[in-house]
Amino acid sequence: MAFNFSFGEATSSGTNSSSKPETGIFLAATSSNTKSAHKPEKVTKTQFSPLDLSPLLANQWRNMVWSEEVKETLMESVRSFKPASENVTEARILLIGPVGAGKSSFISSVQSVFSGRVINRAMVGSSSSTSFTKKLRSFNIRGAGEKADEPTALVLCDVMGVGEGESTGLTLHDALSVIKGHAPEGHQFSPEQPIGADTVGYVRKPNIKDKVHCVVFVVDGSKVGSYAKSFGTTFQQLRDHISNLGVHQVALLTHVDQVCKATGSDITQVYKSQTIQQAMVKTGALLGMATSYIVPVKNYCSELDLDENTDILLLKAVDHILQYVNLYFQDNGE
Ligand SMILES: Nc1nc2c(ncn2[C@@H]2O[C@H](COP(=O)(O)OP(=O)(O)OP(=O)(O)O)[C@@H](O)[C@H]2O)c(=O)[nH]1
Ligand SMILES: [Mg+2]
Repeated sequence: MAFNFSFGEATSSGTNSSSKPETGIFLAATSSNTKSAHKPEKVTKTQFSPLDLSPLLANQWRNMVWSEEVKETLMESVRSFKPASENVTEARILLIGPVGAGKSSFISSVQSVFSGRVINRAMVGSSSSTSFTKKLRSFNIRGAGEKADEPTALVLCDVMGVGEGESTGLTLHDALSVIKGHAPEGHQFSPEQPIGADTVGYVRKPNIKDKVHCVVFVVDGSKVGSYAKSFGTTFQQLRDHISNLGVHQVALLTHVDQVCKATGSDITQVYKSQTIQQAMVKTGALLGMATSYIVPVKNYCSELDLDENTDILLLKAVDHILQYVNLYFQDNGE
């Protein structure tokens, strides 16, 4: 019996216009130690997302240094990462989240950073109510150029998005089957046909290398204020099951460029944005997760060229995820 995710229609719990700031116009703050490719631009209130209520803070609320050295160090630490287990050469990381949250985009964005150019490796959809991704696909993040033959030990697993209805999207049963390692690569998800012993390619006795070693919840920051309450209930239920399997969980807050206009213009403002800070708190409440587990990212979507600071934020997210992958191997290493 499959446990379907059950979602009501998204409510627009929206914004109280009276809580908007007095001044609708401010300039994105510049920082002398940043190297953003984008110039800060004038921001008007009418362009704000409903969440974009507050001006920027003078100081970052999380320490981030935006420099080429930091990017290189982060890239090197991902390249040199090895799971602390004799029987595993790759860390399998599963991205779970609502339809259109940016799961496939994150995989493509991380691969883009390591490829040195923007590529669409995991196929990305457009905003829609049904999941664009239908199959289980595992992407080994690989280097490029001289390092082309050097796969990292990082495998990002893409699955169908969680839908709003009972019959659409990933079910709890199928999500847990993937995490336990029963689902074969390429499995086509169908809510009516839960993964089971009669599934073609079903992995009967998964070993540690087949299992998922960390689950990453992906939430669209521009929608976090309007997700239905039942959505939170379902995610917390899923988190309970995943925790019982001994798998650590973290979360990505995507679309930060749409949450805060100043951040959209200059990604180095992300940790100065009170609006993004508030979106992180909302994400924590939705997932039942402390905000220290949540990191913001901006995926590559319309860009043709990489941006160093966007890369840094993406790499920081990967580094964050790998810390929790390590914990899994410390707890379960064979
Ligand atoms: N502005 C912006 N758009 C994003 C971001 N991440 C993803 N998108 C866009 O959001 C849409 C959905 O992205 P996907 O990566 O396909 O989302 P998904 O979670 O894989 O969705 P499903 O496979 O349908 O469940 C696409 O149009 C992306 O370009 C982001 O950080 N910022
Ligand atoms: Mg997808």
